[in-house]
Order: sequence, then structure tokens, then C-alpha cells
Amino acid sequence: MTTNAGASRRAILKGGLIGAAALAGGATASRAGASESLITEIQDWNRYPGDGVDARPYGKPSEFEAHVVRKNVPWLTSDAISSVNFTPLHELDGIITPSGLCFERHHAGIAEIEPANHRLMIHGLVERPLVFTMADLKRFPRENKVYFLECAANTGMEWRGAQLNGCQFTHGMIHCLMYTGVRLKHLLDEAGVKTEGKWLLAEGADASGMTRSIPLDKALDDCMVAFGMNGEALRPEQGYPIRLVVPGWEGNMWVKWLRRLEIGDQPWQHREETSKYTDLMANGKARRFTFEMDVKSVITNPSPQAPILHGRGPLVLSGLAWSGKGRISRVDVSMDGGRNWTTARLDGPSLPKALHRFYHEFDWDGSDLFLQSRAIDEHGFVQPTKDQLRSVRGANSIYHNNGIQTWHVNSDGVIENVEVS
Ligand SMILES: Nc1nc2c(c(=O)[nH]1)N[C@H]1C(S)=C(S)[C@@H](COP(=O)(O)O)O[C@H]1N2
Ligand SMILES: [Mo]
Repeated sequence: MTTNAGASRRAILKGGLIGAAALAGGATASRAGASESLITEIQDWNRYPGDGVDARPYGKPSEFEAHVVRKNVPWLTSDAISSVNFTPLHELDGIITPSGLCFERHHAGIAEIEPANHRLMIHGLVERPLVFTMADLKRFPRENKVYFLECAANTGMEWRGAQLNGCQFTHGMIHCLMYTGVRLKHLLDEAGVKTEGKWLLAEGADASGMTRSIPLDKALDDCMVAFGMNGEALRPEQGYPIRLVVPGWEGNMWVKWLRRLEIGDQPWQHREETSKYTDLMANGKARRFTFEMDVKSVITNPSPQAPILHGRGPLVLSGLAWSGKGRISRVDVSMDGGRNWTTARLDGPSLPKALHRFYHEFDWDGSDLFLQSRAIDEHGFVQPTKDQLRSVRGANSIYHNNGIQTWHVNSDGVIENVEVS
């Protein structure tokens, strides 16, 4: 291309681009200007062939997405093997969490189990104690279900006031996956639960040997023994080769690396249901067996880790809402800390006990905002303010904080976690 031809071609393109933007009313498209060489000059990736089909037998995200990762908060725990990292919610869209970005919570690190050496035992108050291999489990009728998993401690650091600067850290102990597996009911029917059987103990094969008591009614209702997530085998971090799926209930009950199910007539009163995962009230008594996750939402964009960089004008606000009781029927957003509310637009599948995606598009005039979202589920439960929550539950709790989150946006588009109660 000669210099002259290049120059005239650029001139034509420039005119054309402005025309197209004007026609489409494209207020958000950049006018052809400083960066026009990116469209007029041929780039390397346009000139040279790239990797062939054998270079990437298992695909990974673009190198330009390397910042989209799980993160931990080192001062939260003393050791990484009994710790947690957080889903980068501000970098994601839709309702399905990519498999490699699901937050991880383990009590003794990741168990690495060869499926051929894994067994699941069902015993206790049953007619026929049974031991299943992975091959046995795959001969039962399967189902595919999308569910969120939220750790009961999600948002736990925020009970007394704003703490962590980013929705990844305040709300990132959640993921939402499509699970493939077998209804627990099929396996329990095979073993034949005796009439005295009222509770089930689930135990993991990891070094923490984690256990939780689960009411039999729930086990027979919608629980699954899952071996798949998002269409492929579970990841080791999520419990490969099998985990328990306890839809809508606190993440701690979703025992990973599941090895044993015992049927009993009462709960076992183990560590995770006595000293942990109970809610200390103002009067010093603790609420126990608070299994269900309450209706909740958070604005993921904009948020502290995702500031407004484009200045005033059209802005896409987005977030997530969920309820352990079923579907989300409505999400409201406020720009002024809860004085005025507008109904947001729900988009994508609306599935019970799954994440729901909401959007609200508006013109930002550059003024300070106090952004909030408030979810309402199909049973009419409304997400409370933090003050409403504390008036019922006191300020000693860690678990089950579903209070309304506030992000303060300043005129530069910088965003901070604040509390408007
Ligand atoms: N065997 C076993 N299961 C476990 C745990 C564990 O440490 N060991 N952690 C529990 C807790 S507290 C939570 S919140 C979820 C986290 O699931 P994830 O790692 O897939 O996010 O797994 C639960 N199941
Ligand atoms: Mo948890």
C-alpha cells in the first residue's frame, strides 16, 4: 500500500465510520480518530497464520484474560489448606460459573482421588448396606440441573460494617453450575431406608473427613450425587469424582469427595453443625440447623474492582440474584442508597435455586451514586437492609448475611464498599 493510497483510504473510512455511527445513533461508539490505525493498518494477527488444531488439546482463556482468577484474602486464615478463595464475580456474565473460576473452600486441601479407587457406602438404618463403584453409579438414571452453591459464610465479614473492597471478596463464595448425576433417592431406594431412618450423615474422603447431618426429607427431595459439572467431570477442587448436591442449602452440606452416607434416627451433632455453621444471636443463644440460603443479590458491575472508566453517558449496570427457596421474581436497583427504586431487567434462564442475571441500563450524569440491589423471590421473600437483619439477628453472627450491599460511586467513577443501613 503506498502512502497516498493509504491516506485516501483512511479518509474514506473515516467518513464512513462517522456516517455509520450517526445512522445507528451510536453514542457509545468511538469516533474514528486517534485509534483508527487499528482498523486501517493490517495487524500481525491478520497477516500471519496462528496455532494449528493440535496446539491446544484442552482450551484455556486468552492470555489477555490472565487477570480473571480466583483470589484469596491471606489474612483471613492461617493456612491455605484450610481456607477459601473467591469467584471473580465482577469479571463474569450470565449465570454459569466457568469451571476453573469456582470459589474453593476446603478444610484439609484438595483430595486427589483415582476414580477406580473410589467407593461410596450407604449403611446404618437400611435393609441392605451397599458399596457403589463409580461404574455402579453411572448405571442409575441421570439428571442435569443448574444450582447455585453459596457458603453460609459468604458476606460474613460484612456483619458489623463495610469491610472488603470488591464483590469478589464480599460475595464471591458462590458458584452456579450445571450438575450431572444421580438423584440420591435412587441410591437410598436401592439400600431401602428403614422407617426409623430420619437423618443422613454425609462424609467426605478428604483428610478433613468432613461430615454433616441432613434431614432425610431433603435427601429424598432434590439432593443429587453429582459426578459432572458444566458437561465434564467434576474438577478436583469441587470434589472429583463425586460430591453431594443439596440445592438451595448452605455450601457446607454439599460434601465433596463423598465416600459415606449413614442413615440414622437423629442428627449427629458434629463440629460443622455445632461449633461452626450456627448463628449466635444477641441473647447469647445460637440458631442451629439454618440450612436454607436466603434471598440475596449483589451488583457485580460497576463495583470496587470494576470502576467506571468510560465517563458519563450510557452505562450497563449488572448483577446476580438468588434464593434457596426457588426462583427470583424481581430485582430492584437504587442509585441513592435505597430512597428510590427502579425494577431491573432479568435476563437469561430463570431456574429454581440457581443464579439469576439482572441488568439496568441508564445514562450516568457523573454524579455520586449509592448503588444497591434488592431481590424478591417467587415466594415473596424480600432481601432485607443490614439494619433490618441486625434488628432480628444481632451483630454477633457470621453466617447467613443476606443484607443489601451498597457501592459508593464518586464523580471519577471510583467505587468503594460502604454501608447505608
Ligand atoms: N469433603 C469436604 N466437603 C466440603 C468441604 C470440605 O472441606 N471437605 N467444604 C465445604 C464448604 S464449607 C463449602 S462452602 C463447600 C465449597 O464448595 P466448593 O469448594 O465447590 O466451592 O464445600 C463443602 N464441602
Ligand atoms: Mo462453607
